[in-house]
Amino acid sequence: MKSFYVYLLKCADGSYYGGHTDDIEARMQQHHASDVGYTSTRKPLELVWQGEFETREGAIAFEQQIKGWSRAKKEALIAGDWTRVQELAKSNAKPASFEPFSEAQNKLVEEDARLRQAQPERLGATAEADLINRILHGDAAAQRRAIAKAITLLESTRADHRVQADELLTALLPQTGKAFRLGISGVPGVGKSTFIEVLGLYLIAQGHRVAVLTIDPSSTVSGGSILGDKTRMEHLSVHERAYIRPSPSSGTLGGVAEKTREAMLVCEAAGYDVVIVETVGVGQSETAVANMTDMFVLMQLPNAGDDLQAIKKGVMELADLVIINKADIDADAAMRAEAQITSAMRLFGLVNNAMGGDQAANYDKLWRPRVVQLSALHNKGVDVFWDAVTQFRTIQTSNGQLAARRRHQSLSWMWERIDAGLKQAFRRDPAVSAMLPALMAQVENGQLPASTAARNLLAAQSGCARAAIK
Ligand SMILES: Nc1nc2c(ncn2[C@@H]2O[C@H](COP(=O)(O)OP(=O)(O)OP(=O)(O)O)[C@@H](O)[C@H]2O)c(=O)[nH]1
Ligand SMILES: [Mg+2]
Repeated sequence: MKSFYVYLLKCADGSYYGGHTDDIEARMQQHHASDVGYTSTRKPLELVWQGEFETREGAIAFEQQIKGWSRAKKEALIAGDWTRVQELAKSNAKPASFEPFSEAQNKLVEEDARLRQAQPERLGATAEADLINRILHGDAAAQRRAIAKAITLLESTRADHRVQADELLTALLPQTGKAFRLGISGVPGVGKSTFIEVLGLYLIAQGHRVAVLTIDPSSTVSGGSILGDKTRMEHLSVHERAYIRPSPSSGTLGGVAEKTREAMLVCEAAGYDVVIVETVGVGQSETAVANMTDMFVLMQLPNAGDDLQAIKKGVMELADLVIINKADIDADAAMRAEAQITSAMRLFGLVNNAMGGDQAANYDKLWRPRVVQLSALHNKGVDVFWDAVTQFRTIQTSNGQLAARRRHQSLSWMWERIDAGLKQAFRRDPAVSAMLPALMAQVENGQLPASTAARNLLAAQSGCARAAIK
C-alpha cells in the first residue's frame, strides 16, 4: 500500500517548513538540490520529523494542522513528546484551535512511539542488502541515488535510522580506505570552489572519480554557500564521475564532522578514489577536517604574506601544503607571499626544522610542508599542485606516516564519539535533567562553584554515582 508523508524541515533561520509527499526521499533531494523558491534564510535544510499516513487526505489534513502550530508544539512533535503536544494544544489561548486527533493521527502517534522504543525498526534485510549492492555495484545513476539515500540515513537523527546507518557502515567498511582523502581550507572568497572545480575535472581526466564533501559551520545560519558552490562547480557538479554533497546543515561541529566522515566512507565504498573535504576557515572546522583527511591543504590569498598576523599559527601547523591562490592578480605579491609563508613555516618549525633522534635519522624520508602558487580561475598550477600531492602520498606511504595518521584518526574518532555519547546520555538522564536547571542558575549567579555543581550532577546520574565520587 502506498504511503504519504508529512514532514518538517528545519530552515536556515531556525524556523520550520512543513510539507507532504508520497516520496520522501525524492522530495528531500529536491529540497537539497533546489536553490530557487526560497530566500537564503528560509532555505529548508534538515529533515527533523516525518510521519506516515495511509491516505493523501490524511496527510494533507495533518500538514494543515501542524502549519498552524506554535514553535513549542512543533518542537514537542519533533522530540516525539506527544503528551506535550496534547498539553500545548489544550493550553492554547484559543481553545477552538485544538482538534482532537483523528484516527489517522492517533495511528501516527502510536507508530512514532513504537519507532522510538528500545527496539527500533530496521530496514528489511533485503532492502539493506539491496542498498549496499547499489552503492558497491550500481550503475552511475543508481549508485548516486543509493549514496544519497545512505547519507540521508546517516544524517537522520532518528534512533532507528542510526541503527540502520551503523549496520550499513559496518557492511561497507571493508570496501573503504582506498581513496586519498584531501582536506582543503581557506577563508570565504579565497577560491576553494573555483579550485575544486578545476582540480576535480583535472583528476577525472586522469581517470579518477572525485567526491567533494563540505563542512560549513555557518551553513545553519547562512544557507548561502551551497548556492555559491553549485554555481562555482557547475561542470564538476553535473559530471557523472563526481559526487558533490553540501555540508550537513545542523548540529554541533562534532556532529557535522561525524556525518561528513561517514559520508566519506560511503563515497569510498562506492569507488570514489579521491575524496575532497572542503571547509571555510572559521572556528575549529579546520582541525576537524585535518583530523579526517590524509593531507590538509590551506589556501591563502597573495596578500596574506604581508600580514602574517592573519594566519593563525595553529592552522599553519595543520597544513601539509599551502596554496597561494589568485597568483594571476599580482605575480610579485604572490612571490612575496610564497617567500613569507615559507619562512613563517620555518619559524614555526614546520619546514627544515631541527630534529633529534629518530626524526633526524628519517629526515630525508619525511614530508616537509610546501608552498605552491596557483591561479584557480585561469586553471594554472593545478598540475604542480597534484604533483606535490602525489609526492606527499608516496613519501608518507613509504615511511608509514599515512597509515599511522589513519590509525590515530580512527582511535581519536572513537573517543570523540564516546565523549559525545556520554554527554548526551548524561543530559538525558532523568536525575540529571531534574537537577540541571537549578544548578545551572546557581552556578550562573555565583552561588555554587562550577566544579561542585559538576560533581553533584555526575553523582546524580543514575548508576554513575561511584564513578563520580573519587
Ligand atoms: N583572479 C582570480 N580570481 C579567482 C581565482 N580563484 C577564484 N577567484 C574568484 O574569487 C571569487 C571567490 O571564489 P570561490 O571559489 O567562490 O571562493 P570560495 O573560497 O569557495 O568561497 P566560499 O564558498 O564563499 O567560502 C570568485 O569570484 C572567483 O571567480 C584566481 O585564481 N584568480
Ligand atoms: Mg565555495
